[in-house]
Amino acid sequence: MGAVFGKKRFRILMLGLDNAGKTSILARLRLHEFRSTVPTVGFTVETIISKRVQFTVWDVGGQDKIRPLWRHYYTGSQGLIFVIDSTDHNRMDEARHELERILTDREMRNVSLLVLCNKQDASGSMQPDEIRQILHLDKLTRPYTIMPCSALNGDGLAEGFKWLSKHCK
Ligand SMILES: Nc1nc2c(ncn2[C@@H]2O[C@H](COP(=O)(O)OP(=O)(O)OP(=O)(O)O)[C@@H](O)[C@H]2O)c(=O)[nH]1
Ligand SMILES: [Mg+2]
Repeated sequence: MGAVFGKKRFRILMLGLDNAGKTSILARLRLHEFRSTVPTVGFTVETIISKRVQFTVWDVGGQDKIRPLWRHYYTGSQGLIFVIDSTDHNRMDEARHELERILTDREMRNVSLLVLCNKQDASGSMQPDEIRQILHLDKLTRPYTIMPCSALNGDGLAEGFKWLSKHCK
């Protein structure tokens, strides 16, 4: 989409397993504080405005029963944020499985990928390098990056969106 009031606009889809912290990340970006959340049933949409870019972010609930709904949000997405709960060692394979399923869909074939390793504030959180390997990111041919972040203290989020603003189509 073209420039409106000098800003580029991007439609971003934010997915990840339930409890990863998607809604918390959006609350942190919008309100500049950490808010308690409830599991998202369905979706929420938030507009995040930075200096030059306006992001419309679709945050879709990640509970396994509603994951089949994700694909209904693919069309028109210009970037994918896949959020990982870095403390959730037991579900990394499940996260890879879900990510692979998204990335192989035709509608998502060319979409740039930002993987956010959330909850880095928590003790025992896994590091991005380790998560990169488990998710098999090195085999991807599309633009992607993986970054540490925390919705609790806000670390890493601005960097993540800055990357997206440069790599969304
Ligand atoms: N310590 C810590 N806790 C977090 C962080 N981000 C989210 N949480 C907590 O993780 C839980 C889940 O957060 P949500 O933002 O609701 O997760 P979600 O990905 O939106 O989950 P669904 O809507 O079910 O898909 C909540 O208890 C949050 O307070 C973080 O960066 N650090
Ligand atoms: Mg949510």
